Amino acid sequence: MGGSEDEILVAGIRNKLPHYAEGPIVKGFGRGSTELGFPTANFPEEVIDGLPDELIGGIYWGYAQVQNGPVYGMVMSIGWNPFYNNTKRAMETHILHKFEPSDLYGQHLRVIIADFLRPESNFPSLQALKDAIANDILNANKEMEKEQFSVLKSDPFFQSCAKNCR
Ligand code: ADP
Ligand code: RBF
Ligand code: MG
Repeated sequence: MGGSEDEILVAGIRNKLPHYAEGPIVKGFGRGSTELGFPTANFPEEVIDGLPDELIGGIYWGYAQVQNGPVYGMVMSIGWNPFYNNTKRAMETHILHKFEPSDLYGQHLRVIIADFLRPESNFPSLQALKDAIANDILNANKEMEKEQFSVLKSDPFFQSCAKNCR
């Protein structure tokens, strides 16, 4: 990216952030991103319908909470699925935590999308995509240290662990 047209697009995206979303974790299209090394918790169609159009086709970072558990950082991909003739969008959250046990299907996921990282793009190889995601996580961790964003981690949108912890 570069140039003023891109800057205008990014300003339009940031105007819609932070974005709050929640819903059950559903099965994806079975592409098995565990092979990528980055499992992504998928939201159902109804949650995707609540997205502003400006956010589609981008990679973001923010915060995520499963059920009433701790709040972790996350990276998210919001894009079109070519297998569904570009009519199905996917909203996939990779939570920056190693879950044990790792099956989160059916559990309630809350996310706050804090900021835009980069546009969704095509990569020449699986390794190039993996490298890009690893770099997204590095950038997310850097941004998380900024005070303007850290307030989101303790946003009342995330349920308190004090009364109803799991
Ligand atoms: P699907 O195509 O069904 O989304 P994935 O291969 O993307 O399958 O794996 C996503 C699933 O892995 C999630 O729905 C969740 O149950 C589990 N999971 C385990 N750890 C994580 C994590 N750190 N972030 C996201 N999902 C995770
Ligand atoms: N897929 C792409 O085709 N292009 C991308 O630029 C891209 N970036 C991603 C960034 C992150 C942080 C994550 C979690 C996923 C990204 N993906 C991208 C989606 C990835 O291809 C998808 O999770 C798998 O195909 C499994 O559904
Ligand atoms: Mg997934």
